[in-house]
Amino acid sequence: MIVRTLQESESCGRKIISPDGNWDSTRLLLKNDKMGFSFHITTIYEGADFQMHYKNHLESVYCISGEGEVETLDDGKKYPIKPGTIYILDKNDKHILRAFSEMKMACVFNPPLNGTEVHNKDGAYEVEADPLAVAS
Ligand code: 9YT
Repeated sequence: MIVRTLQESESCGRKIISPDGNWDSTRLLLKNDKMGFSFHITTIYEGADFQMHYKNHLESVYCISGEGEVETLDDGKKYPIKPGTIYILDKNDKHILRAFSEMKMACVFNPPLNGTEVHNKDGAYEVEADPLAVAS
């Protein structure tokens, strides 16, 4: 069994601060834990308004606190976010996230992140080639 706390994870290099100033994220569970997904506690800063497009990952995002909205860019739909809301990017949806107040989110990624990823120019995380996939 693996047991970690948010506090210890924040102080041992698992907390990533986004260079764009929109969020930070403490990655409690990562690829090298071999669970097949990663689990993060993410803070979206008040006033953040930014686009993401996880082309290489599926992500679910559960709101613990704070308020905002997510907009899917293909259809222009806006969904309010408040504590208890989960949004699930099951179609690698291109989206905009807006935080009306600071939001604490629990995020799960499949495939799991390695730990140091920040968004590229398209709002995506790169995915490393899997050496096992190449070998088989
Ligand atoms: C909600 C969202 O995707 N925010 C960006 C950070 C991401 N959750 C991460 O890397 O943990």
